[in-house]
Amino acid sequence: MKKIALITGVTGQDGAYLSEFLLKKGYIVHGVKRRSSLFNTDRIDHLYQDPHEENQNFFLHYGDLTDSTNLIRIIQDVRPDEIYNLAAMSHVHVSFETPEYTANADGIGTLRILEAVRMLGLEKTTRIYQASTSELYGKVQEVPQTETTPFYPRSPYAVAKMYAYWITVNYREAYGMYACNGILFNHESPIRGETFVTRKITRATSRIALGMQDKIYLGNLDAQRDWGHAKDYIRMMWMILQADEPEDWVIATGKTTTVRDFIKMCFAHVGIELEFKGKGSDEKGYIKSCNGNYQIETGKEVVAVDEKYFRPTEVDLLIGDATKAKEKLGWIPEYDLPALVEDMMSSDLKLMQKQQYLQDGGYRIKNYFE
Ligand code: NDP
Ligand code: GDR
Repeated sequence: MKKIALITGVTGQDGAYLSEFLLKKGYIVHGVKRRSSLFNTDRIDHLYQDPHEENQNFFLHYGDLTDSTNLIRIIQDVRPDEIYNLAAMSHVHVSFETPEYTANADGIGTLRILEAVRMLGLEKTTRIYQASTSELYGKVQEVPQTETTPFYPRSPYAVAKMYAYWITVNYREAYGMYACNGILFNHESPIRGETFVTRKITRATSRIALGMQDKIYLGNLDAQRDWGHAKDYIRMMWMILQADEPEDWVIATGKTTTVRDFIKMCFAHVGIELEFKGKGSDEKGYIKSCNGNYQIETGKEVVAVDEKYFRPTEVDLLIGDATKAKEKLGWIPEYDLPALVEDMMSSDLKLMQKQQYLQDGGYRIKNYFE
């Protein structure tokens, strides 16, 4: 019998990689996607199967984490062995603009799934993975952060995820459910959402190198993040649900880097050396030298700070300790930060070259840089 997985947030970065991973493992995969006025399935189009054909193993259902009746019906129909709850309003800065919606989708949405599983009598058979986050640690209490580091959330997103974390623990303890939190630190990839800082930088660096854009505006360049590759992290989601006992796990690289250094690494990929001058909102990044195929005038300003990207409360430093996952589950990540930069930059350079070609041919290319 093939195992059945249900993935919420299937159209997102992690949902797409996890679907691909589980299909390769022989699972039948069901994904929950939101109705949208335009197709929102770019990341999973390569997995799509015509529903009129036989031997399907990938199914999509319309749904939303804010609609319990919908979730109950999907879980009742699918009767999954494993649920991966990845759906969320996942942008920390945007959560300050939409705090109530974020609490509903990210916090109560998790409760809706746990309760649906219990109501349907599946609490002893369905295993649940909850997408928890290093944002729970927020204001630095301890470095590096482990499964026992106290939480101090610093955004509506993190506070909503804190509810989701604890309700997952509570349902495990109260009803004996196999429900686990993966406390994942930032993980990125070529299909990362364009408004997260890494992807914003790899896209802009590529465009600047190709002469399609003059400069990039960013927020806090001092923020330090523990960045890994999404492919390594979705494998852990699966491993977490295969463990003998349900537990909570930190997944991280154990290394931290500033946003500023990440920018330098991306420019170095295209043979450009940057230097930064100034402080805070007056800081700027200039071209110091060009040694590769891409020639931009030395001294040109290519990075500037715009305060609109500052957050009302910031998370300054994240660095995780994944010793437990490495020792008990045997997790070995394949990518380090240089390999992640290489993967993202080479992908975005190709993508921007294609866009440049289309633009030259008269097609309108999306030009949003939020
Ligand atoms: P993305 O933002 O790429 O994807 C989020 C997914 O959730 C999308 O499929 C989105 O749909 C869907 N979604 C949003 N709101 C709802 C809703 N109300 N009902 C149903 N679906 C919804 O996130 P990632 O793939 O990067 O992250 C996956 C999960 O892991 C998220 O919960 C995130 O908070 C968490 N996380 C992510 C980390 C990271 O570094 N990537 C680190 C730690 C935790 P649509 O495509 O229609 O917008
Ligand atoms: P984060 O990721 O908030 O850590 O949440 P993001 O990439 O948005 O920000 C990382 C750091 O970069 C700083 N920053 C900027 N961020 C954005 N988005 N845009 C900018 O222009 C910019 N300039 C500087 C931020 O202030 C921040 O310090 C991600 C999400 O995937 C969450 O869902 C997940 O839970 C956490 O990672 C772990």
